Amino acid sequence: MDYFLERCTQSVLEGDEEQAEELARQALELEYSPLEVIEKGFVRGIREVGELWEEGTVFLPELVMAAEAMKRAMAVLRPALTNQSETLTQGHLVIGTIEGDIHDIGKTLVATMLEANGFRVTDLGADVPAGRFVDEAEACGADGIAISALLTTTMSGQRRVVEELEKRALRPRFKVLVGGAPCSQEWAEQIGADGYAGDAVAAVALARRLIGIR
Ligand code: B12
Repeated sequence: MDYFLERCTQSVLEGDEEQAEELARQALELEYSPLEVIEKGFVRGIREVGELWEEGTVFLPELVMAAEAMKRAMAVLRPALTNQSETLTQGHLVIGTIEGDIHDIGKTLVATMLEANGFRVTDLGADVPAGRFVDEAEACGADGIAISALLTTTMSGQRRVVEELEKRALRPRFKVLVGGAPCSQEWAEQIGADGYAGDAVAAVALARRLIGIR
């Protein structure tokens, strides 16, 4: 494992915001691929903290500090990802994390990668009620709705978005993409969504397949 990427992982594990931000800056100076640094460096850290938390080795304050460090690094790396943006728009997606759920790191990464690959993205943030996804998609004339859920207790909200679309007879007009740790392709099929992707790169491929113009 690359020592520099290892230090990125470590900065998140230690919840060291300043170090994470500094390493993100250095990564750009050293001309690392921003996506590689995110996925193989910082994201690895946040996943490891999650595992330690599950084991009971770390506690909620450490989890929060790790998430803050991750976000500081992302703030530096995000513009570098979106700079790679293509000029022709591939389509328009409304994205958000479902109601009751405040996890927004993965959702924001997906939004950034979509933008970097030529999609227009309206990011509604986290804790978004099902009806609002549909209201906003209609209002901005989007092609699809991308819904993130990180909790087994909130993933049912993704189903409510599909139901809301059906209620308003809008189902075929907007494609529905779902993702987040507890989701799967089977879950997507079960709730009548159009597709599932397990990471930000796969999310771009899925969006291309469902609504991309090229
Ligand atoms: C960081 C974190 C937090 C941070 C969130 C900070 C933030 N602003 O996001 C804080 C500390 C605040 C937090 C709080 C809580 N958390 Co938390 N958290 C995590 C942790 C460790 C990492 C999540 C993360 O950011 N991963 C990194 C990103 C990059 O990955 P990702 O989110 O999976 O996203 C990728 C893919 O899933 C996919 N994707 C994501 N969204 C979408 C959407 C679409 C459309 C597509 C196509 C793809 C896609 O692409 C992304 C990029 O590659 C996870 C553990 C884990 N393994 O997921 C637990 C975890 C999700 N949390 C958990 C829990 C229980 C909680 C709390 C309830 C704890 C508590 N007792 O208060 C609260 C919930 C508060 C709430 N109401 O939402 C549990 C959920 C268990 C469950 N079965 O539901 C987990 C799994 C930890 C665990 N193993 O127990 N948490």
